[in-house]
Amino acid sequence: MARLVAVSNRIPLGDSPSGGLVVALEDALRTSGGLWVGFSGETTETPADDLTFHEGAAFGRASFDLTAEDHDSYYLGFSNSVLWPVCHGRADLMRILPEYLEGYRRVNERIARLLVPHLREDDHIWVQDYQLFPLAQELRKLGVTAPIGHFLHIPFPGPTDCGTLPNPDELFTWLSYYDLAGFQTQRDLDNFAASARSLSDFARLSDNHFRIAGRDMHTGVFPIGIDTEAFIAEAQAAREEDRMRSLTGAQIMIGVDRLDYSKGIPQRFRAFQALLDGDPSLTERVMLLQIAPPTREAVDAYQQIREETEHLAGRINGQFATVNWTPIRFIHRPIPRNELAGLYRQARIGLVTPLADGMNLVAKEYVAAQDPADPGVLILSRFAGAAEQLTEALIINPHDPTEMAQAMHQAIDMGLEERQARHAALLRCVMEHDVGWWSRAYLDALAHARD
Ligand code: GDG
Repeated sequence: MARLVAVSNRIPLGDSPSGGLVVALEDALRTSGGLWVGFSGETTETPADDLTFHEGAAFGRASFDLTAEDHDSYYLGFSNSVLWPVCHGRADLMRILPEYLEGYRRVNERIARLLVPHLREDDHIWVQDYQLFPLAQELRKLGVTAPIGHFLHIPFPGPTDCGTLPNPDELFTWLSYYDLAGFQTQRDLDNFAASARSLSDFARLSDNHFRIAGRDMHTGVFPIGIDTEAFIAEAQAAREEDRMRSLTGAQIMIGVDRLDYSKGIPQRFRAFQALLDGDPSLTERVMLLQIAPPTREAVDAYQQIREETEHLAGRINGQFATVNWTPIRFIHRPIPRNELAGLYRQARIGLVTPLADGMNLVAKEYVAAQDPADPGVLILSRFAGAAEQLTEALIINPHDPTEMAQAMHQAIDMGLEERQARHAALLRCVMEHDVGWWSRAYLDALAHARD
């Protein structure tokens, strides 16, 4: 059997992780075994010339350090100030500097060099996400012949957004060196095909088979999932319920997101404001618990979203709070995963309202954590990849505060029978398409991509 080698930007070496990719990959590697390679999170002036191996996991783990300059240009720069905003429809937040692209290419080249001595012929190499688009090309330059696949966790931009990149054609060159490019949704695959169409040397040979600059590549849609069974068990075991009950008599609406501008947190707060404005009887009866751990704080746009979110929460609380009740509780810290599971279970409404999102695992975790006998209601943005699967949620447009407030009202008023029926359908989907299904489906397609 082939050995799985997964490569991602970050590899978690310490505490409980709070990014979607890391959570999913850890679940996948725990079952299949293999080797996971990624950035340690440490910057040093003279990073070692070899990978550092780490004990203590069910699979192999190897990390590398970066110089501060490389980290700035590759990670904060090209990855998160160019690619991330463009892929999330926010070209206005992009910052294009030539040294960002140079650093991005340089770091990918270095990762390939570090990786090659540790590769075996029977490896299947699985590259994760937008930070590592050029890695297959760099590995091929060094003579690697093993199958190499890419999976994009975030949305793929359509032609207009692609056109705002400093190097739109290069993006497709990078991708063309993979045997398989995996996307979260059909929408992303359609965007890929539509954006690639303008290339001079491009042909679509079939739905999932492309030829770009003479190289054949396959594509596929693989919606990522969670470790559903484990999460259900975690939620059942959690005793957080009791603590929350003693804290508040109000019904809880919960939001859990890295504090990112793509997650639509201010829009969610404004809809909650509209809800309270429109129905004074909800005073002291509902609260919004927003958990939003910090992320990428060195990038300006993330400072701005933090200020905007805190300001808005303060204003709404000032407007509606009573002596006994604060409508929005905003936690700007990560909280332990088992506590999170208990909070989802206790919350009557799950709010997943991103403006753009590859999948969104919080939506799936919220569904898994519910008590099937008395489940809560999921409110889900139609711009989350998860909306292609979780059609029994209340699907909303996050840009429309009135529509979102109406959905909140509908969820508060929803009777037990309807909640149970919707939840049963959602749970079936989250059980069937869990993280094990995702990695098996992807790796199976990678193994056959050259047939
Ligand atoms: C990217 C794509 C795609 C969050 N806060 C805490 C915490 N979390 C955990 C959640 C969930 C994960 O982090 C977030 O995953 P998402 O999928 O919602 O979002 P991204 O981080 O943006 O992930 C996304 C994903 O990759 C996978 O492909 O779905 O579209 O953007 O698991 O529970 N975990 C803990 N404390 C927190 O405070 N322990």
